[in-house]
Amino acid sequence: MKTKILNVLRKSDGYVSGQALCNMLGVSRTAVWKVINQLKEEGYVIEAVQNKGYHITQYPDILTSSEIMSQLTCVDTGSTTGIIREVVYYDETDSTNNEAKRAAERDNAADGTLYITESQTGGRGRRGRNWVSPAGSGIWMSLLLRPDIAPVNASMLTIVAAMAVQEAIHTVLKEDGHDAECRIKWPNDIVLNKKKVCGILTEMSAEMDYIHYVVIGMGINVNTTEFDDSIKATASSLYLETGDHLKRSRIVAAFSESFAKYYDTFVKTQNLAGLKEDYNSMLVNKGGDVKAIYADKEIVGKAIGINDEGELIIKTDEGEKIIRTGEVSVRGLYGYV
Ligand code: BTX
Repeated sequence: MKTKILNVLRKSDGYVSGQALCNMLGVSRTAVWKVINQLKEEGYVIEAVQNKGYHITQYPDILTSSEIMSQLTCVDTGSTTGIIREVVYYDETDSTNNEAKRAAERDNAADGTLYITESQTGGRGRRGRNWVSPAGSGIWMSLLLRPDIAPVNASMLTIVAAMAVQEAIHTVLKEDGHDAECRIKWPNDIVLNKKKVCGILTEMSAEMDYIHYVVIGMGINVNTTEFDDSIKATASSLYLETGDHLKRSRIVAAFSESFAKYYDTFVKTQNLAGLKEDYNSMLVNKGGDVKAIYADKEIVGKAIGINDEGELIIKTDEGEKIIRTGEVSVRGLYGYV
């Protein structure tokens, strides 16, 4: 009921009367009043004017299920838009990827469930690296999917997620009047002014020919004000790059819509043929000089873009080389991008 009340108040221009809320939801005045008080306790500033009703004047920067889902629900039909069907929120957890995996295995949790937290005590990056995830500053979330695709194609979901995060950030920045352009650093870092503002970790449980579930974990630095010396040369936040404090839930809602759109295209062909043009237009070093660094060799050339499988094509003096994700890092010739 909280989500529904929030949804109606959020989407109305002016005041909504208590009676209208009671009628819409089929509940008593006291029930509505209780929810309004809960919302106030969560930080929503709600004006209550006699004979007019309720009106929200300020929204807190929180990531609760009702805050997110109320932005993704149609008032008239009650149906939700986007990939996220349900949100599970934690004040703190070790890692939302771990929460999603535990829920998938223990409770058979459903496709489209999003696990999100205010802070992670054991945030994970790729290949055992860590992900710094302090409270109040970022979006630490994991999307559980049960896609009907071949396991060998699942790694491309990371590319789909990168496109959706890039578009979501872009949409929210634009709504707030910023023309800062965030881009993708192949395969799936999101960068703003050449600094990493988001990383993605995709994990999967599968048999040879069947996927049990995929967990796409995303860490977005939104309002982080400082980074540790060890990462500050490459890491940044949307706040540090734009000077604007963005509401994190807006980015999550925009992500949900963008992901659904790109995912739809991807699952039809189970490759990136329909998305690569868009992806390549988001690529930070498209046409630029890059260096692919392996354990024992380096390949230097111009980044052309991805192919249908999401591999990076680099044009070198010896012709085109295909770079697969894995034990390789691709950087600009003189730094991270
Ligand atoms: P990655 O391996 O590309 O990046 C990890 C590296 O990035 C670290 O070794 C460090 O140098 C740097 N780093 C650490 N924290 C940050 C940060 N907050 N911002 C920028 N750079 C940083 C990327 O791995 C995958 C990250 C996924 C994080 C999400 S959060 C929700 C979900 N739960 C979870 O445990 N992981 C995912």
